Amino acid sequence: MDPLKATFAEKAKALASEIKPFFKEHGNKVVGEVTLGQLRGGMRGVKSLITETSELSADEGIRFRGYSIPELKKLLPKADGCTEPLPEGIFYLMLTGDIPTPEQVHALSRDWSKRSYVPDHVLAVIDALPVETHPMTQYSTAILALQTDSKFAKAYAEGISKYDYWDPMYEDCMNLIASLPRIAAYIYRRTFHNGDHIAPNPELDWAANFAYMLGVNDSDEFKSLMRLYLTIHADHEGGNASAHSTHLTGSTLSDAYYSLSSGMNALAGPLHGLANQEVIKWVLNMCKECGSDRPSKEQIEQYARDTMAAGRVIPGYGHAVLRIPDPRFTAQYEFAKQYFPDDTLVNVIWDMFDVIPKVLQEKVSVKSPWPNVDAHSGATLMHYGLKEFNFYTVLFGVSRALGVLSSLCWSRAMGLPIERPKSVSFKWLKEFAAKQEEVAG
Ligand code: HAX
Repeated sequence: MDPLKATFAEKAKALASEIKPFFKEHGNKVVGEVTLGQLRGGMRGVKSLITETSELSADEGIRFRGYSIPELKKLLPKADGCTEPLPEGIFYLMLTGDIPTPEQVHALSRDWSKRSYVPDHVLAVIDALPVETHPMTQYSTAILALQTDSKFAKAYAEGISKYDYWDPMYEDCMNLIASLPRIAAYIYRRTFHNGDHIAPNPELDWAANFAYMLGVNDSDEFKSLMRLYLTIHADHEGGNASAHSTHLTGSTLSDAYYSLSSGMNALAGPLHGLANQEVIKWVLNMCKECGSDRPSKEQIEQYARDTMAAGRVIPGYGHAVLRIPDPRFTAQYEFAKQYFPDDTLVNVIWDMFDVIPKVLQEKVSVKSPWPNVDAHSGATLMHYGLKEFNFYTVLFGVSRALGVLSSLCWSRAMGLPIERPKSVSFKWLKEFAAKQEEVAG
């Protein structure tokens, strides 16, 4: 067994042995109450999932196994000469809870490189779609097409014991993660570069190889950006729509391919991952309307107001949980400040940060007026020549796979059951509310 799998197996076994007796003893303890508002609001804030990989605090942002992004930028291993962490490191951390050594990260890079083969039929399925198909549709379809390789589905069909589910699930997750950069780059090149594909370079790390296969910029700086990008988008605890969809589908014992494809379909919504393409669309439309590639702050403010008045959201702003500027926004801001502080588009993004929160705060119901991860990513990618913004959510999806698939390994290791919340009708709610009022007098 490879050392990472052995480490995971050991930790998973220890937790699995604790979990049943724990719930036997404490299963009836009450965690919290649910208000009618939370029920309508998509279970907002209701503690109802178990996720090991990361935890989100409204006032502090994401922590991966307890570590903040600035801490991880210091602690996780880096490629030679690069200031940004390798995404292999965050995967290792999420899967095991341990900060990996450079050797452990290097071994994972090699392992993923070996597992990265994409069967011809998957490429043929992508090619069968009209070239104008949205890249996220192509991506989700390709992941599903790869399901033919599922070791979990095969093992289940052969009668595997539930105590061993984690093993083929681990294999599927590793194989799937390994193949995603090739699939995503294939989609990018077919859609935007006439199918002029670039073969993988097995000597490169996961993110650098992805950057290389995209073929838009061969600088070390772009590789650094991809390492940062693929690290910070990896996870946002279990309740966000892509993580939750992946988990929900996996809870039926659908394999990793079905589950990730589900998660990616949720990520493709404009209130979630698609917001990264919407931000750039919004900014470019604003520039066009203002007749300038650097609109004034007054013009930005007016454009934001017009957007709100038209009953639309300002993409890249607001969050269901966070109540501060997203630390993932800040990490990208710092990268841009270091490498290209004079980039015009990036400066528009920074000017937006100065005026949009004020506009949003005028609407009382807005709970967070601050930029989220998607506010910055497009402008950073544009700087390096990755201008086709319809592709941006696929990049997010490659990264998000690290978090949701390490969580899926944990879900199977913990033996979590099929998810099944209770739904009620509006009639039930009205009767419930009336009864409560009666009791209250
Ligand atoms: N622009 C305009 N209105 C906004 C807004 C924004 N950026 N953010 C919130 N609002 C509005 C909501 O639409 C809602 O309006 P109503 O009262 O009229 O229904 C009100 O403010 C309250 O919303 P909320 O409770 O503050 O926010 P939610 O938890 O309901 O929604 C969203 C969180 C992220 C979906 C929301 O802020 C939004 O639509 N933002 C723009 C889209 C976006 O950037 N999404 C990406 C989020 C991060 C992410 O998942 N990345 O993948």
